[in-house]
Amino acid sequence: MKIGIVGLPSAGKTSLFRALTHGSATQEGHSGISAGAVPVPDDRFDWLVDHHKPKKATPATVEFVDGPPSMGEETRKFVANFLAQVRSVDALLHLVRAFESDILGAPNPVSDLQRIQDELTLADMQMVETRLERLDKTLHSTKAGVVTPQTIERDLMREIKDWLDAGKLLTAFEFTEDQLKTISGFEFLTLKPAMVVANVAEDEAGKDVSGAAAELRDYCEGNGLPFEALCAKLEAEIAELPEQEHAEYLEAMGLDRPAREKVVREAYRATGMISFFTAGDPEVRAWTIAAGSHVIDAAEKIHSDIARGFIRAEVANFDVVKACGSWEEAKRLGKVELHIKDYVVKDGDVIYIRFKI
Ligand SMILES: Nc1nc2c(ncn2[C@@H]2O[C@H](COP(=O)(O)OP(=O)(O)OP(=O)(O)O)[C@@H](O)[C@H]2O)c(=O)[nH]1
Ligand SMILES: [Mg+2]
Repeated sequence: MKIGIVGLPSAGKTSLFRALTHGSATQEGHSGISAGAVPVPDDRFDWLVDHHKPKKATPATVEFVDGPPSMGEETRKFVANFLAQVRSVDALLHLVRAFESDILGAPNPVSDLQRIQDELTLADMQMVETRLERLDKTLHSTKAGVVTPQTIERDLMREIKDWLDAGKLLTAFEFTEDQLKTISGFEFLTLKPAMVVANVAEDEAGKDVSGAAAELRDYCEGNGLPFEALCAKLEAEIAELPEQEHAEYLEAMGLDRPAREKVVREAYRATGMISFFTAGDPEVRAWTIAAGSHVIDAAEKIHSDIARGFIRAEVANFDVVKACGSWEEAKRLGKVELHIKDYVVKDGDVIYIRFKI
């Protein structure tokens, strides 16, 4: 799961990236793009690890991607370049400046966010136009009335173009299942799941959002966008301290836990993914799977041999396991259910697959 951090120049994207990845980041070639995998904080996973004391504990992770620095580049060009480079991400994290900057002045988060959203729409429009031009050229000599996969795609692209030209959002376009298949390779930016993070000033960290940041929160609520607030600079400073100094620093700042934890959790959720667990010796592991997946897909994730030899899945949700005290106890009490291949996995399911090779 890759999540691209997007925002205007100097919004604090790289500060947030540092806070999220602290040390685990890697540079990707000469593109100036950085990526880093981050474990997803999960109390359920921690409980299972605590309980089983396995040799190996593998949490779920998300990968964050940060673009190259803007270096005074013109905003539109910067954003367009950046978007071209992160087109393949699974979700977007909008980082919006909500702190007063020496250079940029008072924050204007709602209009900053809208500006980026406009750029996303523009990038999608350009993609549709480029594709349409190509299709029109290829289909130039095709007789009217002839239907091929390409004419179907062209007609859909025309429809999408008209829709966008009318100022409507692609998210409101009701794609049929076939149409979704047609556009699946396109990576429309405005169709990607998104969340918003307000980057607030140091002295606003950990407090209820107010002022401009509160306007942004209301805007997000009105538009169905998950919203979080943090001070990226502070979070980066905390993340880069030695582990044993975190608690002290947080307390001094009047913070409970690092806000980045919430952001990672929310970003993970925004991708539409859920976690299931395998727990035992030698490994406790949190696995990432798309919501709505069947237990046979979960088996496939674990190992293709396990999927091939699938007999039944033993399943108990984490809450049940915890309430019983352990998996063994849940089993003794008859709370572990047996399921066939098409059982739909739920977030927090602890799964044991019975299989034969
Ligand atoms: N006061 C304050 N300054 C911040 C905060 N977050 C970032 N900054 C400062 O803003 C400047 C830009 O931060 P970056 O994290 O580099 O921003 P960016 O979005 O990556 O910038 P570009 O990559 O150039 O677009 C730096 O001087 C940061 O120290 C914050 O929460 N509060
Ligand atoms: Mg940067």
